[in-house]
Amino acid sequence: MDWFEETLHPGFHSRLGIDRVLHETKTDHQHLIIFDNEEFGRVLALDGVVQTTERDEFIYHEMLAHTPILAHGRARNVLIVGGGDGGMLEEVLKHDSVETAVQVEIDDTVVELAKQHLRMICGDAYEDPRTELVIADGVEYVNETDRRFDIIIVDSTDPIGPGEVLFGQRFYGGCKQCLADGGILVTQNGVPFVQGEELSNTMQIFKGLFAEAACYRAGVPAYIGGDMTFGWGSDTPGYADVELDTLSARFNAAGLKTDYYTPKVHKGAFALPPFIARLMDKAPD
Ligand code: AG3
Repeated sequence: MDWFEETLHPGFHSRLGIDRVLHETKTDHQHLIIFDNEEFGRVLALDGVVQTTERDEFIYHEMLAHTPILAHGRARNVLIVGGGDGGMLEEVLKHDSVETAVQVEIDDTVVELAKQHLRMICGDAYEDPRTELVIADGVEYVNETDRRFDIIIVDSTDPIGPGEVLFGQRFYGGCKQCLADGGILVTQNGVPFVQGEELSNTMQIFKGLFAEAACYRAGVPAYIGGDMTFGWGSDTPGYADVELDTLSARFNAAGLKTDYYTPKVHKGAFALPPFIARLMDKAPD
């Protein structure tokens, strides 16, 4: 069997068996491969790093979509930066209360191939009338747009290659600027056991930008090395600690069917083990 080897961490590689390659190409921005694996089903990897898999995508996408939307309680306009596979878009659109979902993705090839090969992940999200797909650089978009969003979800790759700029001050500052009053920004911040700096750096920037900077976590099997952390920034304090009863009422009203997210999981996700809490407070090297 051929093997796909992920080389994200210097001393820790993982391998996934390749049953079948659906597509492999060098796009204008990155190397892309879509293949089938016995354990994870269909897999998308960019520049040698697993981005999403058929079997476990629900964990990551549910936690990055439903957690901020239900904490907010009246989100109508949502911006997704990155997320070309469409899994996040699909999850966001499950909320009937969402009127527009703008997706800004730099690499149109990822979107085109997702429509061809990753329908089990993106469904019909790209055909939904509420979807606006913008092929552009996310950093420029958030710094230039006049639009305002209740929720911004940064569904980026890791801070290497085209995704690197999505972890910097200019990008996060632009996000803050296009958040509506009472808006919430969430970000993917890597697996802190092996990528602690990613979280520390983002949290330092969030603390300077937002009244409330927090993070929450979920274990996503395809992102090896333990729990993944998600960053949380808002100028409305208290969103990171909404009462369970309120979340449950909103969850039931939204009529969501989920496989990972529940209001209790939402609450528990903000409980941080000390090693992660310390990374949140650590000044960058
Ligand atoms: N983007 C996040 C991938 C992070 C992988 N990182 C890692 N293994 N540490 C996923 C895009 C899904 N829509």
